[in-house]
Amino acid sequence: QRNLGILSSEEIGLAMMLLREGQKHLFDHWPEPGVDDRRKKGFFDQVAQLNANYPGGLESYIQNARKLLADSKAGKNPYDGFIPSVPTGEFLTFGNDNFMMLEEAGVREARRAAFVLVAGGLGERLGYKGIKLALPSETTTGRCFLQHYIESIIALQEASCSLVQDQHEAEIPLVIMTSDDTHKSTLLLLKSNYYFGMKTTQVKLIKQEKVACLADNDARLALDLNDKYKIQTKPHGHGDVHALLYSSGLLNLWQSAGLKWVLFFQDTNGLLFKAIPASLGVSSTKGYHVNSLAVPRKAKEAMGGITKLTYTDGSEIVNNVEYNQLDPLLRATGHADGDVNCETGFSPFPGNINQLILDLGPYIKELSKTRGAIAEFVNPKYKDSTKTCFKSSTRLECMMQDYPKSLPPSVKVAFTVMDKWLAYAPVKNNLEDASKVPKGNPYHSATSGEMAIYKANCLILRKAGVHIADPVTDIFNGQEVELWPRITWSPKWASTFRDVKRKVGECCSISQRSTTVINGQNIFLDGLSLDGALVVNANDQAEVKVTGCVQNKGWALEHVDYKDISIPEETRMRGFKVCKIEQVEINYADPGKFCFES
Ligand code: UGB
Repeated sequence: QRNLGILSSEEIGLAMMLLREGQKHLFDHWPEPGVDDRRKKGFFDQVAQLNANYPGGLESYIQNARKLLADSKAGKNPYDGFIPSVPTGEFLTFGNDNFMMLEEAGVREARRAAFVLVAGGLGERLGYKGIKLALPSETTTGRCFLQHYIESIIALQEASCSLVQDQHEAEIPLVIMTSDDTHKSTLLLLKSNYYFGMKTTQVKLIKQEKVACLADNDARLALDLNDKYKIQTKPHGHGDVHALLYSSGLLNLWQSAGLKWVLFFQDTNGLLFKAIPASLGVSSTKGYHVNSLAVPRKAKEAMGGITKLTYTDGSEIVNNVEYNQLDPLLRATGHADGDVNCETGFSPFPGNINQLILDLGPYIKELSKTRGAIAEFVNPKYKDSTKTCFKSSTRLECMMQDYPKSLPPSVKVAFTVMDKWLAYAPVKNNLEDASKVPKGNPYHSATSGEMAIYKANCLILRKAGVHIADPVTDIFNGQEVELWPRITWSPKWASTFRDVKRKVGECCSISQRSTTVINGQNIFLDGLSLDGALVVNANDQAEVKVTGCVQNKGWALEHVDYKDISIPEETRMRGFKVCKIEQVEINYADPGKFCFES
């Protein structure tokens, strides 16, 4: 009471709310009025910010926390009363007629889509000191994840407009959710690369804020150990993206501009855009309001499983169940072996890759009820089995894929499963953890993420009729991987399988030790036999046919020692570097029709 004299009426309101919510300890140490007044003001600035950033304010946060902490202490399973079963969904086969039809439908819709990239995570498991978006997705061209994503969106935009013969250029919006850990570096990466060719007005950054930490089971807020006028904060999780999109007003703007789809994706999946057109095609042809992309999942693999959950009252939802909860849930509901592979060699529950496609209309309708608040969870590390004290403060967290949890049954929630080689190869694990992954399970490392891009490009070209040599196996950073020819193409070369088929002709072959860099829109491979390295650069107005026999010493992958700190971290983390020994490089900077015959 004595201290309130220095406060504004809003601050007094916040103070009273904190006292009502059992937070008296925050003020216990406050000295007489006149002492530390500025720091007291600073405390209320932070409280006001924490209050504004949470749907329902800090009061709701504390109340939600108290309830979730009580459930956690009581050992209550969040899935109590739910029976899990394998849901039905769309299973696509790359390259067949249905796949190509869906890709075309997806490209048609792309000009009515907005993309949302969640990139606020620090990547603690990866242990990389920079932002993950700046990492090369592959080192043959050095194209970083953000460049790859942006160029893929621009390519889709152009393909979509040309397919529907839309005269006025659509501009697909890209929103990037950052956090204090990633915001400045993301902006710098964009600015120093001229937004990788995207209009600056197309890209919006929205920053997620951290939430207050909780010191005990009564949800008393934790004070910073070094500053008694500051509340400790930690990240709230990628689920924040929904509340931020809602409060940004962007959703209504998009709807007024005639957009229909919102596509969410993660920071380090170099394959994702190979799967986007067909999965957007599934959403549009089936009229799905929520479509999660999934891949076959190995039992116990560190990715959530898409699960049908039937409640005791008969109601059903299809939602992701995180990998650490799927096994106990199955065991508790009559599956004595828990999360195990079935006869296919995979878990019957498709693996969630956190790529969601939402129909904008129902999404706005739902968010206007929830303001984007997503089901939360708490994961305190207790000191002992009495569960009375925490080892360190905890906080509420939320995940973007839990959006369907609150939806009414009228909303059509489904999923689309694609081959893993085509759709999913994230870079999440550091090399030590990756090298300990049980044989047969994916490494999800920088090494495997890059190898997966080469493999996917090779398999796509094979399907298009190119003779691609078999891979060899090699071991980098303790991980055994398949080493395919290093084939890369810029996203504008092909957005769909039909594009690839159109651009490769008869009798092309590429040997295992080869490298190909295709950098241009209208480059056609026809009767090409490659054994070495070939780089083709062409501007958009040049039409180039590449044919004949190209043979040279090529580009080799040289092993590097991950402990050698004279080598850049981006190289060490994958265990190899590209040594450019000899290549044929052809450049077409002028418009026209050209034929390169070796
Ligand atoms: N992210 C944020 O933007 N903000 C945050 O506060 C946290 C993360 P992780 P996670 O695909 O294999 C997810 O850490 O959460 C961004 C699914 O939950 O890489 O452990 C971050 O920048 C899981 O079901 O993944 O696991 C990154 O882009 C499974 O599908 C993204 O959120 C798993 O991904 C994911 O963050 C997977």
